[in-house]
Amino acid sequence: MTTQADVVPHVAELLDTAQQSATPVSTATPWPQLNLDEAYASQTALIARRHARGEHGVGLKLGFTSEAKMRQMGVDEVIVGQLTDGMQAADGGLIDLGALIHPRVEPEIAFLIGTAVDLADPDVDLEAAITGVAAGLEIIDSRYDGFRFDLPRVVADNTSAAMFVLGPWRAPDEVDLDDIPVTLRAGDEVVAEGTTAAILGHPLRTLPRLVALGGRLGLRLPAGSVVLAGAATEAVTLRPGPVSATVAGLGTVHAVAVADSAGPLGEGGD
Ligand code: OOG
Ligand code: MG
Repeated sequence: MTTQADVVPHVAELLDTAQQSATPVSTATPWPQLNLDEAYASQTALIARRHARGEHGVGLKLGFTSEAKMRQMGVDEVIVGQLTDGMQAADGGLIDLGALIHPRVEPEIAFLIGTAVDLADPDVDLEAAITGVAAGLEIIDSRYDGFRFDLPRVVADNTSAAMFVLGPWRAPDEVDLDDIPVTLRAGDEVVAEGTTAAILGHPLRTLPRLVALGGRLGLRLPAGSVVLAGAATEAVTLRPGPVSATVAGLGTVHAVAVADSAGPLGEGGD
């Protein structure tokens, strides 16, 4: 039996193994009841395992900042997850579906944090630290069977974070984010549409939420960090082929999902 004290590393290990083997945690797996603090501790332990394998933190992401996302997943509280360099693909780059369980894609607004910020600092001004804004794509891939979870479970699973892609940075003063159309395409087909106003009314309104959550968790944003504000639309199943997100007046970000990105020893070829 695991005692409550063992729960955090145990959950982190199960979720880490699920991610690395692209095999979901079965609904039959005994699962401890986690409170939200334990769930965030599990997330931190999960990220620590990735850091121990050589990945580096590159920023933070918010989840459930839009009605569309909350309704789709049956969760109604803003959550925070942690991004590493191992999760980032280049603009126009490949997303290997073989490494993922049941990936979905969603459009994001990304902020570049130009000066280091300690979210626990009572005088923190996160908005003033922003030096870039970009369109983003996020690939989420719940490590739970059926993409089903409650709030503590999705928090422990690092908010389903799997991959992300950033478009070109624009200077914040060149960009209007007030009620701007957001379009997600698979190939030429529009698969989801929304507006930046769906993100808590305005994407910048996510910043105080991030400060509140991140401050409690003792999170920092070193200079050069990325913040994903949360999807304005529902997430859509990621299928092989090109996918893009466009935020009007801000830009477009592209990726290509591939069913088998075989390496030199793989069975690629024809
Ligand atoms: C959790 C991730 C939520 C967002 O943008 O709202 C998220 C999930 O939907 O599985 O990334
Ligand atoms: Mg997201």
